Amino acid sequence: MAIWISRSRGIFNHFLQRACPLSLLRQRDIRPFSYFEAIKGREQLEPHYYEEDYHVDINHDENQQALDFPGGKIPFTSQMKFISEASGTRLSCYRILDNNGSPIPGSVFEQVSKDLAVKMYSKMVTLQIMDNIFDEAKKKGRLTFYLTTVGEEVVNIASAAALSPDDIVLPQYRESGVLLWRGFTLQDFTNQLFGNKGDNGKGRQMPIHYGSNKLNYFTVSSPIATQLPQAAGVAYALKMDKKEACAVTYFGDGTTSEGDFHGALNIAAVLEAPVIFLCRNNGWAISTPIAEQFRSDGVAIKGQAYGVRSIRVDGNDALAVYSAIRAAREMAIKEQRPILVEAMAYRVSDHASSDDSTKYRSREEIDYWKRRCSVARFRKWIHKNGWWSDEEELEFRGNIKEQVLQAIQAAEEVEKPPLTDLFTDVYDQIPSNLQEQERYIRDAINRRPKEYPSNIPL
Ligand SMILES: Cc1ncc(C[n+]2csc(CCOP(=O)(O)OP(=O)(O)O)c2C)c(N)n1
Ligand SMILES: [Mg+2]
Repeated sequence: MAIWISRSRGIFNHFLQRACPLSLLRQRDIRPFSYFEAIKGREQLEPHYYEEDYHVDINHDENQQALDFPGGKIPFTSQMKFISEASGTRLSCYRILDNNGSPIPGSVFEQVSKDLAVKMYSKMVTLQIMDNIFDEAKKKGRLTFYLTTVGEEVVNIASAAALSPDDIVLPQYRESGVLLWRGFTLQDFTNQLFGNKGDNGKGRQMPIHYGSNKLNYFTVSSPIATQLPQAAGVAYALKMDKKEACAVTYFGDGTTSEGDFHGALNIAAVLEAPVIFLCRNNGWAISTPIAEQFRSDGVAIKGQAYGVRSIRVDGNDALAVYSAIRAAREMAIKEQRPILVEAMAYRVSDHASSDDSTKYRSREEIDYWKRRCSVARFRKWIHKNGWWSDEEELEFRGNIKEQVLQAIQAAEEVEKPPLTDLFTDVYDQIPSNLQEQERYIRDAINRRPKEYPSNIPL
């Protein structure tokens, strides 16, 4: 963060000198007050003081009267019109595959080869099986916590497939499929869930807080939205290093209520940082529905207010997600700009293993979306192409199930990281307060050795 702040300061100084509107004010004469006055001849006020399209083309303004303000000319109008709080129609959703897995005639999308399609589908199925078995392991008390991606498998896998391994991912927590796509093995996932010695985080995080330096995947962080300004910073670093890569950050609809979302979009736009903001709009933030989260037409439209190009995509359509992210990546890197993508994909699962969503939404609503399983839609498409058969499906599912069960068994047998690891890796020299805490915990263990888990080496 310190690096980010010092870099940001440098950038702002650069802007002050080169492009900031305030510096323009310094360079030119400040206009007399009358310059800011509206043109005369105010017409009778209309009953509606807002309009949906409030933009006026200065070139067509007969009087050529405009407010020559830092940042560009603004046309005057004698109409008192407020910007409407909503446009007449809702922002449409980019879609390629219909519910039967057939491409909609005339649709524009990236071609996906047989190999890629089969790989995408097999990762979606692997994700489903992982989620199913790990969730069950939690219910049986073998894990302390778990969180599934049910309903959002397609957003996970299709977006990951559209990226390059050099792109840096800053996830929320419902994106384990992105890590799976990048090569995190079933054993890697299981080691993290069991917090054993094989876990990259040395057992110091809650289950599902995966991370991998090697795979350019930042570690999941519990406080939501922190990944968004960090992604803007990462993207700016990529820009300064002239890398052919972008940052990609995932987040939910609920996370857009955090200030960090707004700050991140704004700074990324101003710095022209190559970052894809991928919002999974799944309709819920734990028990809060989107109607109680925002009054805007979702998330994508917010991009324009910050000067960020944006699109809404059917998150249950693998081809649409893949195509949109491919295009977003290309624009982010070639044009050096942030892109906001809102993928609509209902959260079919409970929020996490600690949640029972039937307490706040109807069983009918959940079943409605279960029937629209996005993985099944993609399967229909690859079936129609003759790229995947029922026999392959059966065999593949059986194999993966076996591998996940084996990974769990192996992870349970690996010992836990030693107690000392609790205090390392943050500071070069362990500070005195942490040394004191270590003495305190060791003293407590000496006094009550039986209450300390026997599988954690001292
Ligand atoms: C700063 C912060 N506030 C609150 C929470 C508690 N919390 C955890 S997940 C969550 C809901 C997030 O919803 P959304 O962003 O839509 O993601 P989804 O779970 O739907 O994928 C909340 C409020 C938190 N982890 N961090
Ligand atoms: Mg949500």
